[in-house]
Amino acid sequence: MLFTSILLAIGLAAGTTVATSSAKDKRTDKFQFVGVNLSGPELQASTTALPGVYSTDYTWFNLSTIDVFVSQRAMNSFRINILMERLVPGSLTNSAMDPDYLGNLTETVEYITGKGAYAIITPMNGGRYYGSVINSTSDFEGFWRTVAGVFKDNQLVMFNANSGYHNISTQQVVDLNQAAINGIRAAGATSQYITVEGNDHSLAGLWTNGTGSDGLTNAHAMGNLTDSSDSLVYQMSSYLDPLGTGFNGTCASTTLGPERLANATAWLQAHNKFGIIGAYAGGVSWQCTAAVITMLNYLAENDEFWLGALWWTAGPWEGEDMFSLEPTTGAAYSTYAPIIKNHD
Ligand SMILES: *[C@@H]1O[C@H](CO)[C@@H](O)[C@H](O)[C@H]1NC(C)=O
Ligand SMILES: *[C@@H]1O[C@H](CO)[C@@H](O)[C@H](O)[C@H]1NC(C)=O
Ligand SMILES: *[C@@H]1O[C@H](CO)[C@@H](O)[C@H](O)[C@H]1NC(C)=O
Ligand SMILES: *[C@@H]1O[C@H](CO)[C@@H](O)[C@H](O)[C@H]1NC(C)=O
Ligand SMILES: *[C@@H]1O[C@H](CO)[C@@H](O)[C@H](O)[C@H]1NC(C)=O
Ligand SMILES: *[C@@H]1O[C@H](CO)[C@@H](O)[C@H](O)[C@H]1NC(C)=O
Ligand SMILES: *[C@@H]1O[C@H](CO)[C@@H](O)[C@H](O)[C@H]1NC(C)=O
Ligand SMILES: *[C@@H]1O[C@H](CO)[C@@H](O)[C@H](O)[C@H]1NC(C)=O
Ligand SMILES: CC(=O)N[C@H]1CO[C@H](CO)[C@@H](O)[C@@H]1O
Repeated sequence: MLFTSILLAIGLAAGTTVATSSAKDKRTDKFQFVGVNLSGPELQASTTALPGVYSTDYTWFNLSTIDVFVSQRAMNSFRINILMERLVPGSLTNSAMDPDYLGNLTETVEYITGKGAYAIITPMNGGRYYGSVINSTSDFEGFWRTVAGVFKDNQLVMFNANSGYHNISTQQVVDLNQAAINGIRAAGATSQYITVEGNDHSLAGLWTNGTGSDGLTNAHAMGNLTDSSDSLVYQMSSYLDPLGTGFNGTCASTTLGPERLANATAWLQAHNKFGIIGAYAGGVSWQCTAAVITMLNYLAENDEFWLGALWWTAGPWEGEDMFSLEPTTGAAYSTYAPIIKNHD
């Protein structure tokens, strides 16, 4: 019941919430972000070289599904997964963006924000560009200055510096995130939220004890990021399968969510930070349904630290995915869309 009332409140509030200058000023007694991860523009056949071919390797969205999520499912946040090489080809410092990819991104962003919802622009690059770890923070800062410049006047855009950092030094993750923050703010995008992810795919369950190639945990290194606009949100993921990696549709227990999130919650509290679960999912079964509800309730109970949660995943090519929330044929749609909207 707790989560029911929170989500209903969010549903009513969607469209009226506008980012202001400080995350700390924006706290309310309810989730600020309820949404879903949209997949398609970041997809890549393993056999094709980047950037890949539109409609063969990757696709854009059926924008009508945004209406379904916003109007029927009380969602107000959409994570748009992209690839940096497709938006800014050739070189990170190339200021000439690909017009078609940018056109589709802009159309999607404007559609979402036109509904009063947040559009979270998320390069799924794992700190890499054409497969190599980005070793120039100034080039990465340049990438973000270019991209954020396009969206700097849209208050409902959020920038996710990068998603999926793994097998990299945690200090490098920190440095890249800081460069992104600096580039975004330098572009004049000073009032939007920026989300930052940690190493180890930003898994909440590994926040305090996972280690990068330099032996540093996210908990040790990620707290020193600075933002002149004071609007940072730490984006983490939390899948409910036994290994917590999102590759398995089973849930070992119904209480995994709170167990895996406890240390990250304590870290947010100790460091005066805000978090968002940028990806969570469970398979279609009674155990997983209970586990998802238990985790959402836990997040809601800790909403002074956790600002919201985004389901993984939906998108036109995700119909076969066991977690797909794509209306209305996705494997998880009929089970989880009502829970996310309103569970009793
Ligand atoms: C787009 O999504 C809407 C809403 O779910 C659906 O009615 C429509 O059939 C979809 N269109 C295509 C081309 O898949
Ligand atoms: C989206 O990309 C496709 C393929 O590159 C292109 O034909 C189309 O014009 C783009 N759409 C927009 C709105 O830019
Ligand atoms: C930095 O990355 C580029 C592109 O991957 C590579 O060509 C270059 O050798 C790297 N430089 C260093 C110092 O690692
Ligand atoms: C990445 O790191 C994980 C955990 O440390 C390890 O199991 C895996 O083999 C590594 N993958 C690659 C491609 O190095
Ligand atoms: C982190 O803690 C979890 C839960 O105690 C454990 O399953 C996992 O193996 C630990 N990971 C590391 C790298 O210590
Ligand atoms: C900040 O950086 C210092 C020095 O590297 C480190 O010891 C400390 O753990 C960091 N704090 C946080 C919260 O990340
Ligand atoms: C998922 O995990 C369960 C329990 O560990 C295991 O029995 C099953 O084989 C796994 N399924 C897949 C697809 O990995
Ligand atoms: C939480 O932190 C404690 C103390 O560092 C550690 O023993 C435990 O394994 C951690 N649990 C998880 C799930 O990371
Ligand atoms: C945290 C995260 O990246 N979650 C998922 C969002 O959607 C993409 C595309 O399906 C997945 O690859 C991510 O794991």
